[in-house]
Amino acid sequence: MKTAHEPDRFEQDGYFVHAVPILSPDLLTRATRGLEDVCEGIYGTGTEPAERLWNPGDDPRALRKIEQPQLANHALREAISAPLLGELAGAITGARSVQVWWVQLLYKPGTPDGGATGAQTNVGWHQDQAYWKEWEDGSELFTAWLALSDVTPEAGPMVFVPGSHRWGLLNGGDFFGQDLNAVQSGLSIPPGASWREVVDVLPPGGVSFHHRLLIHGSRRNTSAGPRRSLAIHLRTEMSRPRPGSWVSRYLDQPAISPLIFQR
Ligand SMILES: O=C(O)CCC(=O)C(=O)O
Repeated sequence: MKTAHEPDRFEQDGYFVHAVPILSPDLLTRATRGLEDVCEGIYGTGTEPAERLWNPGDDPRALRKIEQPQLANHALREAISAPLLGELAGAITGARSVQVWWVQLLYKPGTPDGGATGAQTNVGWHQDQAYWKEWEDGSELFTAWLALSDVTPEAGPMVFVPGSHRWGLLNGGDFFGQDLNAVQSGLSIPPGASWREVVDVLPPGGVSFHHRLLIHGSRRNTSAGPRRSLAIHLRTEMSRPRPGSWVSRYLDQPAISPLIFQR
């Protein structure tokens, strides 16, 4: 599974796609159900997620974004602790240790009419680093994006701009921007940089990793079924939260922020 080229590819492209399930079929089934339960407000652990930007009764066609869903569900805790997730994260970064520091549930409902109607569920072009000011400068942070449904080209997969992690932190990114062309036009892309898009197609249980400075976004889900995913934000030993920052809140809770790799 691991090849000597993984660290090079992550460093060169700013992302790495592992289009093979990293969860057993049983855990995949339980985690998928767990994600649906959390969306519906069913909390097996008896604890609520940290924040919900969608609640049962809200527009069923809207993007569901729920922060720290593993607080609420045992199978999601197991999924973010999957040994293969840690092995891959360690291999692509060469880190001594990797810890989960935050998780976002991202659910794009399907559009059985092929997307003719429905709310906009695009994720505008952005770099994660722009939202991570709570960490000391230079902190080594990255994201594992775990698919819990078949993320086909029609399902609104993430789209990466290869090499853009070397363009520095740009102004103009906007996670919630719905018009991707407008967001792209507003980005302070360096002169001469070439814009190319790669679609992050994944099977259920597949995972991709992206650099904190990689430009990425996604378009709407025009498939019939939902696009289910967990964005698992990771840190290596080369990272430090700013004193008093909210990101420290769960770091000493192994079930919520597991240490998934150590050499
Ligand atoms: O799920 C998406 O389409 C976007 C996710 C994202 O921005 C991230 O994982 O950093």
